[in-house]
Amino acid sequence: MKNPTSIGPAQVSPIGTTLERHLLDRQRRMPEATGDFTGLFQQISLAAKIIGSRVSKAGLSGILGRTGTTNVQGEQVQKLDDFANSTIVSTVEAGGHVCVMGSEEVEEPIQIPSQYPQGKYVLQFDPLDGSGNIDINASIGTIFSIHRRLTPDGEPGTLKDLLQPGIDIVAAGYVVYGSSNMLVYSTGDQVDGFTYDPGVGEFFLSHPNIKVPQRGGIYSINEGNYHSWDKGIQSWVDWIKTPTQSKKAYRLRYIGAMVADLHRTLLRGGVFVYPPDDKNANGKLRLLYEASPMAFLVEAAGGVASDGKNRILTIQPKELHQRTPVFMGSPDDVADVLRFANA
Ligand code: AHM
Ligand code: MG
Repeated sequence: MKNPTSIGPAQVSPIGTTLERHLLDRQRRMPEATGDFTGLFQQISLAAKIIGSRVSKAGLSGILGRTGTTNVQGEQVQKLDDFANSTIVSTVEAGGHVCVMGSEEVEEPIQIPSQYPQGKYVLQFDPLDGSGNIDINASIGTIFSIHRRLTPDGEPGTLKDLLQPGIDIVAAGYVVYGSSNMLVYSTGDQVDGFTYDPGVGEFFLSHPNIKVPQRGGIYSINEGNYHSWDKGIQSWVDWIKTPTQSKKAYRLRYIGAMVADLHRTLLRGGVFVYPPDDKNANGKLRLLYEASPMAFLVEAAGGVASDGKNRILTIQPKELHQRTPVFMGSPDDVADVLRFANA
């Protein structure tokens, strides 16, 4: 019989690291962990697989974003963003790990039906971000964040549990449905990315410890809004796309789905901006469902996330669907845009 020590390092798995294994390893490093967090995360990952599968078939099954409520067979169909929302709610509510949820698609707090346990966590999500991209087969995503509950254990959660600042996030992540599907998450220490293998039906660790570069070469903003911005933002855009002796012109990339634009920003560096404009005094993006979770990930990857004045993570939300301006990405690039914005 072979000496087992001659086989090689035990920690090198021949199958790679699945998301489930990554979560279990994390749980074992925390002796006080109850498995609740891991359980909740497994439900989120299941929902992501179901949504991803439906997204990849959307054109075939007649559930594109803006179509009506009947498909070509005349059957009632849910729009993809409604489908994504109800998939997350029904997957998570029965698990017993959360006491209340908040969704960009739902006006009020989502209560957990009384037949299920009221858990110790709070889940907020944007079920299908960038849904304008569905009909043209471009990238879209799901964004989520998890807080601990503030109200007493065992009772239904309330608005108070949902209105928590980003600095108190326990974990946040996103799923991007693109040329491949990826789930990226952080518990605050580092950011790890997992790519979905549809043949196996699992997310595998593919991008461990993502770090946003100190400076990038890409700016990402809806430049069609140029004439409704403040002078400061206009001057920054004029400057960033003009080559000078000390810098090349930056390239513009704007997918129109925050998940996809920030995924690129995390991997390649640069800056993503959604500033206030004439129509939206506080920008367009929602603090709880989009800005806060993404700010948590960007900071955990070594980047900066500001509302123009302060860290997004320190904003105390006052209402569920509150909006905030967003300036996120590589530290040096965010510093540049803030210098112009605040001049
Ligand atoms: P949605 O959640 O309703 O899809 O809208 C949010 C999206 C973001 O993903 C994206 O960054 C932004 O809206 C694009 O807005 P605009 O079309 O104004 O540039
Ligand atoms: Mg959105």
